[in-house]
Amino acid sequence: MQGTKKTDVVTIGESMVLFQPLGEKGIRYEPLYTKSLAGAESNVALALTRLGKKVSWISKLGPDPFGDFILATLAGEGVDVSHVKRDGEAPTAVYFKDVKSFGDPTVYYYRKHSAASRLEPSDVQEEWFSGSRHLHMTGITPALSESAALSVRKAMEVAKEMGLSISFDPNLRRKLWDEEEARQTLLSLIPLCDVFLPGLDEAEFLLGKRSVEEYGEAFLQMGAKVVVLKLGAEGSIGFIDGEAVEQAPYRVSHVVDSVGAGDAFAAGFLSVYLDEDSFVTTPSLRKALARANQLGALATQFKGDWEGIPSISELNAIESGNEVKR
Ligand code: KDG
Repeated sequence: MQGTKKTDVVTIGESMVLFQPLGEKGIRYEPLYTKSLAGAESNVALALTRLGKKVSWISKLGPDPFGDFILATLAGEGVDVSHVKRDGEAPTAVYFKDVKSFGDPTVYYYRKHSAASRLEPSDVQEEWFSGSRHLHMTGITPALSESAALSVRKAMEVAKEMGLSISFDPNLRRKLWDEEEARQTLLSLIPLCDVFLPGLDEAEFLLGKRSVEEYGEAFLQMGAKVVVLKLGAEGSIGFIDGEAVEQAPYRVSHVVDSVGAGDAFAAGFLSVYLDEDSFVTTPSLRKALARANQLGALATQFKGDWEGIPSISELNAIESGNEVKR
């Protein structure tokens, strides 16, 4: 249901300046780079904004031109950045993405001690959430530092108390933290969320090898009201109160860049979730899964995390089989 709230979604996390080789030679040989921005939460914010939602992205950025660039780009795309803080003493993070002719791209992070990793529980303010309907968080932010992990928990607790619904994508980043710490922290945040969005590999990381149905059941028992398992080429499956809905994949012929697909999937799912009055029926869950599969697949069709995400009118045109008007 579209209400009178001033913001539909709040999301908190690190955005980084992303450098990618301009040509096909890879980082080792490429002299020229494109500059963009990426970060799971800002990717979701950008995609949801394209889909017509009002989104507030909250973070800390350094006092550098990288921070200026991230802020100006997100604001220019229509994302609310009014709660972003600049940290005078820590830099904005940077990362490089090497797209290969095989498998997923390799990423190289330069983000230790970044401004966003200095997020403190005392930064979390009730005013971030007042007038909003939903909080989206990922498992990347708690991996940045102990204080960031405590801030994530506090943000989820405060938002929950204030009546917002909460989605959580574990977004496991093995390069960022110790495996056991990651497992325990991610598991401990599930009871705070309404919508849990793991990939199959993440479900296995968290619970060990089980069937898809057992994963759905286990995460529902931990407290999530909706569990959405991303099954890659097999599509996705959603679980609500003892019911499972499978949704076939949205087919694309070849993948250009898979990074950002999970964020587009989350945005696609949430865009329907936020439109539904009550999210307990099979048709609405199916619709959300179909939109999520479609957005996730379309996000693999361009280089970069979010730039090629369709707007809501482009999406409607695709869905109705009409040509997208230019
Ligand atoms: O989901 C895409 C993100 O992984 C990418 O944008 C960078 O946020 C990022 C991260 O921490 O890996």
